[in-house]
Amino acid sequence: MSDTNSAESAAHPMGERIAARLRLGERLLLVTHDRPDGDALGSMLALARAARAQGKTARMVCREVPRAYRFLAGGEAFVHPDDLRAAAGDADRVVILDTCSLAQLTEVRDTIISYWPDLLVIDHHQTGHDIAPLRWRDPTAAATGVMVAELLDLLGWPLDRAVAEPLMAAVCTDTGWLRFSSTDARALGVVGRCIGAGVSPDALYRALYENDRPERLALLGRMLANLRYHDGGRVAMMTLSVADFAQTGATADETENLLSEALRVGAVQVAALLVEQEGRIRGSLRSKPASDVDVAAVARRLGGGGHARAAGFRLDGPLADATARTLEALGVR
Ligand SMILES: [Mn+2]
Repeated sequence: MSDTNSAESAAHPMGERIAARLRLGERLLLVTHDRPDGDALGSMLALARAARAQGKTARMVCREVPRAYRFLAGGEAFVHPDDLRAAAGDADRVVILDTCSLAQLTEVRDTIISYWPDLLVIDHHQTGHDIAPLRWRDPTAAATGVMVAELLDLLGWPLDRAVAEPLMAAVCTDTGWLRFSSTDARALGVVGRCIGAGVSPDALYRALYENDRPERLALLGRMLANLRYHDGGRVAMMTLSVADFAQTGATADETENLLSEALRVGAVQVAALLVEQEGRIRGSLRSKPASDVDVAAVARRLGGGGHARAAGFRLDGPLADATARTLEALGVR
């Protein structure tokens, strides 16, 4: 046991420093990026539940939990960003999970910045900034959930079933159910422990991936109807307009992972999806490992960021102009 702990400490010196800060904290406030995904929410829920089991209070901030992840949260209450300033009042540690960019923390940054000495970051993204005094950043981690599992080990906090379910969802959603190139023994080790703690993989899969509304399937149909191939079929460019949402009844949070459907085509190396929302365009990129395209670099050229295989950005409209700019950044002419 002590051998394991010292090995972990050596592997994660910043994780150990963050663990030391959390051990002494009593009132935790957990925040994550705008439009939280499975890793963001799962990591928050796992850390909050593990901290509460230690007698601490832990509150999480989220405007609205995406429909697909509501089963993970159960009946848990979240602090609405508009109520954050009052709610944050007595927090003694603020943990930022799954981002290291203030540009992705638009709803909480003005409030949490006043907690600067108590701000802690746990994140696995390549791109980021010095947004907190202690930042544990590990781009080799497949998910922030992997880092949270390792943090719990450093703290000696148990990984029971209530913690394991959101943690496994965090790791499995960020790895596309353990099929992306980021999937490694470290991630599978965490998943194995979650299953050992009582999580049923088939029940979790069904809850995550076989639980869509018909509206989302209709939106998928629209996206595929809008698909255009470029560069000899290497690039799949897709768009969703405001009208596509209005006519299908789908909501903005139902676009998550939609664009990876285009990667089913053998020749496609890069998939791009542009979503029109309130006059602005939200872009997402995915690439296959065999391609030589680092989509994080492409996204940075468009003012965004992310991972080599999955990245995002925002552009001004209209959709046609954003499409042209995205194709240009991808080197398509
Ligand atoms: Mn993540």
